[in-house]
Amino acid sequence: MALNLFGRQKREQDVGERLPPGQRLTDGWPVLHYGSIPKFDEQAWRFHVVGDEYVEEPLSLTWAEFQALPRTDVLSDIHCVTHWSKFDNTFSGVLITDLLKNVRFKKDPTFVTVHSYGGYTTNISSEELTTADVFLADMHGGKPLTPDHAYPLRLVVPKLYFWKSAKWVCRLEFIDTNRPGFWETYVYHVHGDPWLDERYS
Ligand SMILES: Nc1nc2c(c(=O)[nH]1)N[C@H]1C(S)=C(S)[C@@H](COP(=O)(O)O)O[C@H]1N2
Ligand SMILES: [Mo]
Repeated sequence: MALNLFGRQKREQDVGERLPPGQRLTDGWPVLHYGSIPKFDEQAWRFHVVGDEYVEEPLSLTWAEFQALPRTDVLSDIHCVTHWSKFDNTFSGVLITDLLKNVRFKKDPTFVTVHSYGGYTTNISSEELTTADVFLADMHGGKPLTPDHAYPLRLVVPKLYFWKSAKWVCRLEFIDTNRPGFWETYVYHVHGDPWLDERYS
């Protein structure tokens, strides 16, 4: 009983500090995406890093090659622009900084379009993409992602709203402008910091 009470008190304190403005805590994990779930074909699957102006030689990884990269676990909170937040997610996968050790740049990169199987895109600055906790996740809570949560792979950008965490991610394209992605073109903010309430453009 005492332990339970302590647990609840602790969580309520956490909520105050960890919940960005306008967000509500959820224990479930809603599924949100536009279009249908792309099928994973392990033989055909590739992950690309491209960008003529920036990348010395395009990188193309098979699923087996991706699996051989160094792995990291990251504990993070999810903040969706539709007002739900989910605390304490352990995602596992490959840090962008580790992935990019395999890429030589011609000049300092500025912006990135993130592409997914199925055609989804989102934009991010290369500075934010290469923040220490940004990574490509293939597992959540110690289990492979389920198809609706982006099996086999998604980007995870813990410090921005969850629409930046592209599901079924397949390509990083380094470009010279902050070109708005799928949602950013319609309604969402070009940046999307939950702590600054950057929801809509
Ligand atoms: N490929 C793809 N990724 C996507 C989206 C999408 O429509 N397509 N929607 C984004 C949005 S708006 C949200 S809130 C999260 C939802 O991820 P989840 O379904 O795993 O909770 O995925 C993001 N990544
Ligand atoms: Mo979203």
